[in-house]
Amino acid sequence: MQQAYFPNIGKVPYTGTSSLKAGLNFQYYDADEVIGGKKMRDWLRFSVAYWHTFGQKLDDIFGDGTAIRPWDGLTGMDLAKARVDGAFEFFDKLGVDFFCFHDRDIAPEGDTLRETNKNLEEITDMFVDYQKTSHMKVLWNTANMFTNPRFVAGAASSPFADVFAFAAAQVKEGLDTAKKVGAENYVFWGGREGYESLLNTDMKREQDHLGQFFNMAADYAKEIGYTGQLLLEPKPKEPMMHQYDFDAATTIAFMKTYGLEGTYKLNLEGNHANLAGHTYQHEIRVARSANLLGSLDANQGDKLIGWDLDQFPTNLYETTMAMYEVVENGGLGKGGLNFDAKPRRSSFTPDDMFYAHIVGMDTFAAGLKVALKLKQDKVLENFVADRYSSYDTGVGANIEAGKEDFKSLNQLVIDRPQSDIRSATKSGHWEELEATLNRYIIDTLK
Ligand code: XUL
Ligand code: CO
Repeated sequence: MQQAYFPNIGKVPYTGTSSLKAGLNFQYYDADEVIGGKKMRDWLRFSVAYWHTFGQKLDDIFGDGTAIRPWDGLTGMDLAKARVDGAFEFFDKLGVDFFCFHDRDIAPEGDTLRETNKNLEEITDMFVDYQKTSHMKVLWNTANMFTNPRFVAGAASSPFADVFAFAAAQVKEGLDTAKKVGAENYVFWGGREGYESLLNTDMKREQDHLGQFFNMAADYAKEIGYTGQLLLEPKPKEPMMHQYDFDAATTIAFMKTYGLEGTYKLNLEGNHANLAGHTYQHEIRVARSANLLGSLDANQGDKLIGWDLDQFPTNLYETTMAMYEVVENGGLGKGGLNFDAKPRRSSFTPDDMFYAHIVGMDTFAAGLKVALKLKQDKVLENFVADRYSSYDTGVGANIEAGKEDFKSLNQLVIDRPQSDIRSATKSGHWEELEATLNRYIIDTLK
């Protein structure tokens, strides 16, 4: 390590909940504590997002960046190298095990792709060296195919074949990089894979190209022996008016159309779920039900603002239900919880980088604790099992076994009084369950 980039901050310790005041310490995340049969670090597999944490200037559409960072003033490859040193110091002090990056987060572009790749490889050489002397692993890497003006109308779904070719070459390098740094997953977020207006768009042709691109990527990964999991990250809109990977269900349908279910899974993000009109839990449930849950981007939006804010997750209710789905899934496998999140523009000091991750990690750790307790007491399972119990025996069991048809079912109900069928329904007791959930949160975390 060249120099201390965060000289005023030591390793963030676990202290438990002795103080009501938050600080540079974990109150819930105790990395090596075993709960529910696994260490917390293995349930949660926390990852730092390189682009937000080391690249963000915290600008917005009306204002310049406010971020004060230890590498301010450096440019080009000097900046890129300083950030690597700063990043590994940050990872070590925070106590995370993983990080994620886009190709363009870590090194500047050159005049040609060959020069760009050379810059990139110089930086990934540094990653590999640091990985030898630390426990850090890459959760996933990805290609930024949305910032450069060449991607104005998409990458693989661009109307322009030269752009498709460039994107293919960029992802080829991305998969080579994934293999080199041992990335456990490789992500595709279709930054501009969608359209702004149907007036100028051949949607079918664009989607066919996108499906073809993902198949080509899977073929290349196989060819080079890259064994990480390939992931698609749904998002409904922003920057495009409509994005083809709208939400989990749409992306699963896309995967089935283009024969990708065997090779790809999903990377799901909280704020993206909300933009699609869903909860985070809904998206995770949809993926889990299809056996396609890959990894999670951990963040949240704001009820009052309808765009992608990438706020650090602080909502205990949401993290509890997200972790409930993860526990039901038996964990995240190769996936993890990547903080695709940035501090607010007004939280601009280097220590805010730590505070923001600490609250995110603690909120998910607390959510994990509550989820395990709910699961242990079978609170929701018992309720749900009882709600569907009419399918366990009699006509319900026959329906599920495929032994009934419309005629036999008609026979069964045709002469029964309306009140008889009505009395077969039971209350869903939604509010009662929410009250119980509140009690579990309060009691587990006290
Ligand atoms: C954008 C987004 C991306 C992807 C990676 O909303 O979530 O940061 O996670 O490209
Ligand atoms: Co994301």
